[in-house]
Amino acid sequence: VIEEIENKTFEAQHFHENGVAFPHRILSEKEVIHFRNEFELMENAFNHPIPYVRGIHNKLRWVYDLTLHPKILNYISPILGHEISVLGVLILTKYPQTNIYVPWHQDGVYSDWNADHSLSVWLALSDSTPQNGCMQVIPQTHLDLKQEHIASTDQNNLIHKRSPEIATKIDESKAVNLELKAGEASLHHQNIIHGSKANYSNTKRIGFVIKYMNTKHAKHKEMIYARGTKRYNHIKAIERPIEFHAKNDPVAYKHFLEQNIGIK
Ligand SMILES: O=C(O)CCC(=O)C(=O)O
Repeated sequence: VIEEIENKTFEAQHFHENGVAFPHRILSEKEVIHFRNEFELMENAFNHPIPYVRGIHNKLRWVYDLTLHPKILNYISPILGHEISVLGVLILTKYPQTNIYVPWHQDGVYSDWNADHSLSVWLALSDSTPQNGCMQVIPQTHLDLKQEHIASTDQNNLIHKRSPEIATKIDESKAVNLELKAGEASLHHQNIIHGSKANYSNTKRIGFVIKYMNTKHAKHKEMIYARGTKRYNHIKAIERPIEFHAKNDPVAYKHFLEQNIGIK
């Protein structure tokens, strides 16, 4: 037990110094198949690529459940503490032979720059490699604070066609590829400079990205209380969504998804 605690403290220190930690095994092979199958049911429903999916942690039971995976919570609690909430999930998929990429940016541009109390978990539902556009980070840049961002003008931007990108040129010689096997995860600090290249391979890259924060610092309207006892009257607890039972019926499932979630 002491060795385990020491390892966790070491990992937390490593994260604070570098702004990134990886790889960490989260899902078994069986779980990867289960969650990939859930995503494939969504793809089947739309019958076209769904590279950017958001607004799903409060609508889809499998997504809600995955955010509460004990292995993820055990991995992040030495860093965030024992009061943990889920703010949101994105599923970012790069289809084979496409030139969709993510420009260099810091997630802090969307929220509170000085926050050391939130982080993202990037969980691979497929192998994620330099060839299929794995995430890249510039280690330790979370310590440099805010970079100037401009609105991207590139249609091939995976996040949004005008999503923020860093205004100056990034020295890519310092970039590290966050290569992951399916079922492994990386953690990144919200102020670290990161992005990813296009997928010129023949394999699909699927990233399930969860944003967590320490509940005590939350300023949100609603969230999933994942761990701990702290509760706020003004923050609505997101409850476990009801299972949608007609997922194998693409027409019904598409209708449900269009009514409930954000797809690009
Ligand atoms: O999936 C990617 O390639 C980039 C993800 C990203 O920007 C993020 O998780 O903040």
